Amino acid sequence: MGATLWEATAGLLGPATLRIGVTGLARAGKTAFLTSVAANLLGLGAGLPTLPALTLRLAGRTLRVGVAPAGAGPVPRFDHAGHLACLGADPPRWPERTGAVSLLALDLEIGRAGLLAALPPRRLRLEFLDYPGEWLLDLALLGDAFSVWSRAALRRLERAPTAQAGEFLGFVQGLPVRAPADEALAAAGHRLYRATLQRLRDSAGLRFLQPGRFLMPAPGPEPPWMGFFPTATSGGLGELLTARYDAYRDAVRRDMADPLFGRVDRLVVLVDLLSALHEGAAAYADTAAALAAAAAGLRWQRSWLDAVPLLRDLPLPFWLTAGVRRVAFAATKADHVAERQRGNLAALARSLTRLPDEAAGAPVQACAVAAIRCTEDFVWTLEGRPVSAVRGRVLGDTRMTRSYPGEVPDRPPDATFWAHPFLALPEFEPMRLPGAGSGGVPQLGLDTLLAWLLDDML
Ligand SMILES: Nc1nc2c(ncn2[C@@H]2O[C@H](COP(=O)(O)OP(=O)(O)O)[C@@H](O)[C@H]2O)c(=O)[nH]1
Ligand SMILES: [Mg+2]
Repeated sequence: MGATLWEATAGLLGPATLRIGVTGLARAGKTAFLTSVAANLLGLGAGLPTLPALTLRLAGRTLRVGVAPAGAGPVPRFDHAGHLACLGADPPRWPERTGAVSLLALDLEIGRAGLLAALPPRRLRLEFLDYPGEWLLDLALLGDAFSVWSRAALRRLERAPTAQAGEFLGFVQGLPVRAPADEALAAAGHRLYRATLQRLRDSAGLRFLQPGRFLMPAPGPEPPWMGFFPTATSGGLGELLTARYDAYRDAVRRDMADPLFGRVDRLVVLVDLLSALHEGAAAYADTAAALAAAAAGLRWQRSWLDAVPLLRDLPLPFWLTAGVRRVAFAATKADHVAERQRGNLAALARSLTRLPDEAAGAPVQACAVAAIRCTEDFVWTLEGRPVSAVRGRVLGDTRMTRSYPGEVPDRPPDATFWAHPFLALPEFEPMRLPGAGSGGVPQLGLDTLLAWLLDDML
């Protein structure tokens, strides 16, 4: 019969809740991912073939899906209806940039098969938490004192392009060895440093930028302890900045341990690897470093962590260590390349995370997805040779644009790869949706990813 006791009894007492963290740096595709999850699960519940891999997993059982009532919960709700309305507009628009942390909660009712068919359906609540990857990067700060962090941060800036980092470095070098605790000086340094981080992200494509909350602040008014910057200066100013840095770390610890975010059972880490390939070797290396730092913050199994000397004393958020049962690393926007390249993209994501399944203790998966597919595959004849390319409508353009950014490497790229630039990715317009998205959103690989994440719950 294959039914477990859990299957037979689950849902009789109230819905079981599964919390799925969805994280990734800004522009990685979190909002698109959650919007597509909502539209396609609701579509599936309405009997539409939006997520074929899940249909297969359900094997004929019925599924009903509704948006869970917001209740009195503390986390802001993910505005899936608003985002879907953007996609359904004419012409379609991408959802607006979102701030920090929101929650998409869906209630599922799964029919039973075979001998259990007469029982009421199983109820399962899926809570998807949109969690900024920038905040995970802050985990790497926790172990470092201000002076250590400052030295490392200044070294990284010295290697960064002068156009972006020069002004701030000039300011820091101009500070006296013992500067007074002057508020105007602290504010000026902080402003310059934050602007530098923003420029490094937006113009140089760098990702390993700390502190993460400078780029993705928590909601609400900004506390005074945010006003620091890396420097080697001592004296009153050094003391003030050290105190602020320490208060910042306390806040990171508090946030991480905050039951507001509850306990995360599953985790999806999104990463825009294709853009990193385009931005070049430095940006790519930086993305890899950021991903490694985030992955280090996600050592979900204490047992594994304990096996690694030096790491075992790291203060880790309980919700990341306690119960993450499955982790998926997903390279996003995979509709920028044709089918034949997507396997390579998944392999590249896998190589970046360097987490062998057995060691991690939780099953790990790497894949390539397009939450909102904007293109179709086609064979393009370039210089007499057929290449697998894609075509779609670029934002603000009425014609179809063809695109072949290049070969995606299936392992960390070497010098030969960087010798030929990986071309820019056009910003495609989402496809026009019949019924303003009520019939789901075209996707690639999202169904397989969800079926894997939820496998043991379905
Ligand atoms: N072609 C394509 N572009 C995407 C996809 N997902 C996201 N994007 C692009 O990436 C941008 C940032 O995505 P968003 O979900 O807002 O990222 P977030 O900051 O992590 O929430 C979007 O505005 C789109 O331009 C996708 O599946 N396909
Ligand atoms: Mg977002």
